Amino acid sequence: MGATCGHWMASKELGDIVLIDVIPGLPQGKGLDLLEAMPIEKRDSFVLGTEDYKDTANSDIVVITAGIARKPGMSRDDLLNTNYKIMQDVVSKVVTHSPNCVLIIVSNPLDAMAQTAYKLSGFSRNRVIGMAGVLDSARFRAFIAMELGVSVENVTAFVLGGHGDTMVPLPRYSTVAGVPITELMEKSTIERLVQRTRDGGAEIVKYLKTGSAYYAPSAAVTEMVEAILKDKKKILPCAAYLEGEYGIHGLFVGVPCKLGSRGIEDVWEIHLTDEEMAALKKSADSVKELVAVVGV
Ligand code: 2OP
Repeated sequence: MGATCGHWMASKELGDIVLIDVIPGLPQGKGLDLLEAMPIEKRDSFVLGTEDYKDTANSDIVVITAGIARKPGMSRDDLLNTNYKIMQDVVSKVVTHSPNCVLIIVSNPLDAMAQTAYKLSGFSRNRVIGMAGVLDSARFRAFIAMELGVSVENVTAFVLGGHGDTMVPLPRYSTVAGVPITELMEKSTIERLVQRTRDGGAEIVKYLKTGSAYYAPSAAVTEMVEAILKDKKKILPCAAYLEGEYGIHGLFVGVPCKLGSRGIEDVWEIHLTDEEMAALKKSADSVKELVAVVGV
């Protein structure tokens, strides 16, 4: 997924990119391959692959995708203990070499890994962001567009909560050309699309068998990176450390965030119905259980 992030970002010329991995030669090979595509793409992003964190020094943004991925039948939560150890190692090196960066966490289980990175880095909460809502919303948008036979460009959607089985797609705030989908589709159709969104990651894992999705997750990361680098003040659903917003304290949960040069510059508290709020609380509770296991 890290290499695909690099691919999308270089193709948009978002900046210079360093790919880092622990497998000897792999980041160097991928980095050089991507660099050699730049003349064709007419992009001046410099791409470097390395195993040495020194080469990443003073990065503006660091995207952490490190960790094992799911196999068919596994939930994201099954990755907790292994990825916690990997996250501990990676975060300490990133913080040493890029103390002023914005961290974007992609490793699963997403919200618990974001909480781990936040606690271990000592960064302020605006500088640690979990990627998930943009991906889950993109899946929901793709399914809505296919169902209605309309352009994906017409479709907006919001998926809040943790990046897991309890995620909270919000049909009331999901629209086609500004019209809520609740006006355009039967309830049962919406429920089917909501369930497919919840199962979106597992659907890909089932096909790939040896790994999880990477094109859509890394496109989601790229949208977040662009919003920060260009100080766009873009409202995107991201996992943020909440300190009372939505009645949730001391926990990473997916909520609408304003992304700009300082990272998360604001958390929007949108009005939720009692049912939606209950679903968000339930999702937060499942994140709470995970972070308790690793004690962050
Ligand atoms: C997914 O949903 C990898 O968690 C990621 O595909």
